[in-house]
Amino acid sequence: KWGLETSWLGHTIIHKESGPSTQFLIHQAAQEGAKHGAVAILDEQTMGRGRMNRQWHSADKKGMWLSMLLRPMILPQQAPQLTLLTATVLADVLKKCTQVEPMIKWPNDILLKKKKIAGILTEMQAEQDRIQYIVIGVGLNINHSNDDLPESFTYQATSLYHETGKTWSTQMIIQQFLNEFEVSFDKYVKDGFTEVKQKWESYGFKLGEKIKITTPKGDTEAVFHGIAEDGALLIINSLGEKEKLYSGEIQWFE
Ligand code: BT5
Repeated sequence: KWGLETSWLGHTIIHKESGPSTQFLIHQAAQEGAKHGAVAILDEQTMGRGRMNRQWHSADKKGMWLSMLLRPMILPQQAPQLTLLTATVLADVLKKCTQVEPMIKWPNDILLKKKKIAGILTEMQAEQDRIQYIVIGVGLNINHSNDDLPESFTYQATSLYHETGKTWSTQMIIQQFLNEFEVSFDKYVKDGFTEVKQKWESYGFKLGEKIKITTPKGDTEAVFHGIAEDGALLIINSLGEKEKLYSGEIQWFE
């Protein structure tokens, strides 16, 4: 049905019309022993979520709402690299299939014309220094009209339909995404993060520019220098020193 050309990703696909969240489905499958590469897809999520228990608007059948189970041989501190890898794969697929010009806002948002079209949620189960499994969730707004997307978000949302004036097949995008993801993931495992980092930076929103970063410790202003080898955000702070940040939100100046 999904037309995959993969060898391990999507060997098991849990697909339902409606359910709380694909993250939940994959966590459950993982705990029941599901293998590396299991995928959950919901046409509609009643409890879609973002980072830090934020809501993800997905109670409609107009988007791609999916999660992947990975059991990678990497260290827990490398997990952020997978979020960045996922973002580059999605940006590539959008560019190739729909001719839009995506940008990636660190760490996990895809933007079209400064509006959010997709978000990525990476969750890890680890014991000491060993990853048990990782769940990567991807939400992409596809056939939403403007009225379908609330204005109450932190910044404006958009969809493929809104940007291109066309409706798109969710199944086609899922197929392309999973095919591409497997290739890129295998390459990352074999060759490391350097190429992912370069690709990411080619899509990097506000790279080289002044940004404001909101962290649990407070707000700082800095220049967005790039991505570090471990996937951290590299900034140049107000003292002119390079600094790495592992979490936080980027704000920008017009
Ligand atoms: C994210 O969180 O952007 C991660 C979103 C991951 C969603 C996928 S869908 C499949 C899988 N199953 C799930 O339950 N989740 C994953 P974060 O960076 O915390 O951004 C959340 C914020 O984005 C919200 O607080 C809103 O401001 C905004 N937002 C919510 N829904 C949106 C939407 N559909 N489009 C654009 N922005 C949205």
